[in-house]
Amino acid sequence: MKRLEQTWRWYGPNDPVSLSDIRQAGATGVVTALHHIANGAVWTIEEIQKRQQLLAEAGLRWSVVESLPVSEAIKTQTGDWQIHLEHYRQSLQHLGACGVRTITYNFMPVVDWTRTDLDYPQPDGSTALRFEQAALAAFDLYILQRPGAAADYSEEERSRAAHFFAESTSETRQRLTQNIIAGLPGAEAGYTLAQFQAALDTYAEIDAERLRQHLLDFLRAVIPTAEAAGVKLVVHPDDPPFPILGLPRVVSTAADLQAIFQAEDSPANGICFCSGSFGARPDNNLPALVTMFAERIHFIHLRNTRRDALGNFHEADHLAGDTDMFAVMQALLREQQHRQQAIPMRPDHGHKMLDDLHKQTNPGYSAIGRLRGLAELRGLELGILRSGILKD
Ligand code: DNO
Repeated sequence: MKRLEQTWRWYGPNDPVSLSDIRQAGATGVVTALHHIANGAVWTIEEIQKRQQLLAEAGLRWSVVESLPVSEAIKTQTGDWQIHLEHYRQSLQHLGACGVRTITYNFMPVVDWTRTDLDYPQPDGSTALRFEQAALAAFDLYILQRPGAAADYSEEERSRAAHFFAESTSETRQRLTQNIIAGLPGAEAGYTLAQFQAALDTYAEIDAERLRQHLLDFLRAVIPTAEAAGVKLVVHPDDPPFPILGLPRVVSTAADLQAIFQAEDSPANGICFCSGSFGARPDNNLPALVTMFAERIHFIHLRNTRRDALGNFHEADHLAGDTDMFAVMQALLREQQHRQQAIPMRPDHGHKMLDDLHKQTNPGYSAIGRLRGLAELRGLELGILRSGILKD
């Protein structure tokens, strides 16, 4: 029976989690990026090989790029976007030439993933990441004071935001602001409040339909190069998978994915199946999504969320939460049995727990929380493979 490839995200030489830690966690592949190269610039063969060598010396391989960022210029089709597209194509060729064949990107405007609370206490003493609607709305309405923001919220949401703001200390407000505008780990851009509003303003004329068109234009420009270079591009879904701060979102649902794959029907046009991102929406049926888009899945993030009735969610233990991880893993392993190559999978995020609580960690990317996640997922995988259930 074929197993998934166990991988681990590493932020590079400054990551507090070392390559030796990663090996001890049982991963064989590393997911990383050349974070020191600016968005829109070319990843040279030399820089790619340097990173590969570093990993090889630790007994690991570079399985997946996460991410080769799509610049804001490309997303908005302004400024140097054509040059950035050319650079993107060159980077794809270079990665392919070096044998790094899976490349992740997202098409979220301005912000990458977004949370409002990075230390949400769990009953067991660990802490989790959380997204709270009232906190985001309070930031939007009272801290950023985005023009026109009020129209994006119901009266009830506005009153919850007012309450959140009135109750918050200046420290809470400051932390909330940092969490949103400074960028969580992996986000390639951070902003001041004024820069942030200016970045939002560049989307004033870009609604979902137009952003989707820009995404399809991007794919048309790069997919043929990806095919020729022997690499697969995988889009990471929006996180959270709904519009925030007045920005459009176009990679949140099955219909969104269908539009992407219909427009560029190439095996190089794939998806990073992120259970945590899709799972924050009650109308996304995750095992069904896996089955529907199985052959497009070239990279897997496994993580669980627990939602509440107000649209808030926090990151639950990997095998707890609203997503039936057993069913998701089963669907993924069914697909894996048809593949020659192992599909890279990584435990996405983890709680801050045990020693993590006393260390400096990248939010969501602590060593022990992810170690627990990977161990649980590996056990689940083995249990499913050995049970004979996939033969049905
Ligand atoms: C967060 C990550 C994202 C992801 C990018 C892909 O934990 O899943 O930052 O790497 O959106 O481009």
